[in-house]
Amino acid sequence: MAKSALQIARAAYQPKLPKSLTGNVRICEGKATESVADQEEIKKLFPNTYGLPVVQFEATEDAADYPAINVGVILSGGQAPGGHNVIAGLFDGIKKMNPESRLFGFLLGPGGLVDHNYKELTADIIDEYRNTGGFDMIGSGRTKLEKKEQFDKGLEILKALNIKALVIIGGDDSNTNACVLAEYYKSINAGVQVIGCPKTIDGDLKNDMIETSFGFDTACKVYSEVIGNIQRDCNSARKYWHFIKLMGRSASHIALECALQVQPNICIISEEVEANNRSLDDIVTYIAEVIAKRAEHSDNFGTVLIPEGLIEFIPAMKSLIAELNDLLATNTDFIHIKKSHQREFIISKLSKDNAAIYESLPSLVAKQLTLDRDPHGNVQVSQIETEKLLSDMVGRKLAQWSEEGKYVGKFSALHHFFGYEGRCAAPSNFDTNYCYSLGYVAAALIANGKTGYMASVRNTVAQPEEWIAGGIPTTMMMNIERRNGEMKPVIKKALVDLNGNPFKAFVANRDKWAIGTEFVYPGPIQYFGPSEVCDQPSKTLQLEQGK
Ligand code: FBP
Repeated sequence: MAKSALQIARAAYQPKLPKSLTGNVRICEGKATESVADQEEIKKLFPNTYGLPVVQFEATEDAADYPAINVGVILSGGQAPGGHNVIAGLFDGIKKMNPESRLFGFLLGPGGLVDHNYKELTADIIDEYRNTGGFDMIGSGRTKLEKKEQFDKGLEILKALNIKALVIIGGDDSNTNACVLAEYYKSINAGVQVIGCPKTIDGDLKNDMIETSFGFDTACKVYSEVIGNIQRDCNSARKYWHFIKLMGRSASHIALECALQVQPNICIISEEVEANNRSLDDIVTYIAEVIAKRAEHSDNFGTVLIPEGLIEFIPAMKSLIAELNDLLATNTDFIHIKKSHQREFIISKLSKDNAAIYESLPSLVAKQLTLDRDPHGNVQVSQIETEKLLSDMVGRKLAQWSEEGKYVGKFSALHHFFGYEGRCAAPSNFDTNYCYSLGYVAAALIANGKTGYMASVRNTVAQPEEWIAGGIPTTMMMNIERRNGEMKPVIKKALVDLNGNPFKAFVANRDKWAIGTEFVYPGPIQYFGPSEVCDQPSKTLQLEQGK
């Protein structure tokens, strides 16, 4: 594989570990735990893995003997920077405990386990991918691992390869399923432990025990670099408004973190829109007002950050999308209707209120709302061009205000969507160290016989040496939620906390950033150089941890 100079230099980097993991390690067990809500129901569903203690690893003088073990690993869902380092940490961890241990990667996501598609990950393969972005070492996929038949099929290959522990690297849903799998294998005495690792650029897998999901730090730094460049460009030419949509399937953590890094003129936070019951017109009016105000000083330029999931947080749009989901699910022949008649068909079937909203949308966006659903029947928000929808509606409002003499200015909009650009970036120092540590922790949990746990590394705003390594019982993070019409035990998704420090810091500044031009240009991620340039964790993490 041809390599860039940076890749070559980066391959030689030795990730930092918490000091508790660098020598001999002992496990300390805390008290029994409870789930965050719905304790009785969750206890019933997870009789073997409920109530386990939080565990922490500490350094010890005493060396222990660990038997050799075969371990499997799966990457699940969307790519996130640092995944290869979780695998490298896991590999080094199990080899340190016993050099005869072996690691097998299941290919292209959880489907690899079910379809018996795997490869052994030997030292030469691991070395090729140390400190790199991407998930291409074994690939990823979105197959849901949730049915007994899949679990049984998976067990066949685990048994054939003598695999005694499986590490699933994924988001909230994949980790929920990992726990269901752990429970099932325990209940049938399969002799296979299951450990999860918190991954997602969206940053919505976090709680009191899991400070951040890996990949969020790097992805936000990549987007912030590019937004900063755009801001410098628009501050130079002074003629464009940039509407920038940022990934994040539902939560707005990425948009918020980028806003804290770049100080844009406008950033919409979906959770706030929902909490204040804002309509699409309210959002459009807010943006148009800022544009009109800036135009008074001839500042006909600026940036607007839009979270990818926004549309589903606008209460009226949510109701329209829900009705469209049902309508498309029951009218499976919709795709065969002549394209020119599809719009009319939809309008004729929708309820009066939703039909009115649908009719008011620009035709491109209305069409996007009826595109193919994901495997769960949900609209694929990353394909809806919310940035165009908003700029189009803002343009129309400004034209109207101009006619009424309320606005004098020039409005010219450009559109961007940043998501895929950041998901496979070379991990920042933070993610490089964090991911390697998570993998190492997974190995320590396995060596200590744990199952139904998520690897955890805390105190992450300190230097890596001071990080706290341990394991959190996955049932502790669960509650019961309605998913696709059914009540299910799931890890509670972390949306932006409107009472949290990151959001408060944004609110305290946003009016100033709207009218003034207070852009910050963060520049590219730096891997070598002064620590304050290379090692800063995300602003979200720093503010959440009171820094
Ligand atoms: P995960 O939750 O699996 O980490 O993926 C999140 C995400 O990156 C979202 O931000 C985005 O909406 C989605 O994946 C895009 O999915 P796909 O990769 O299937 O296009």
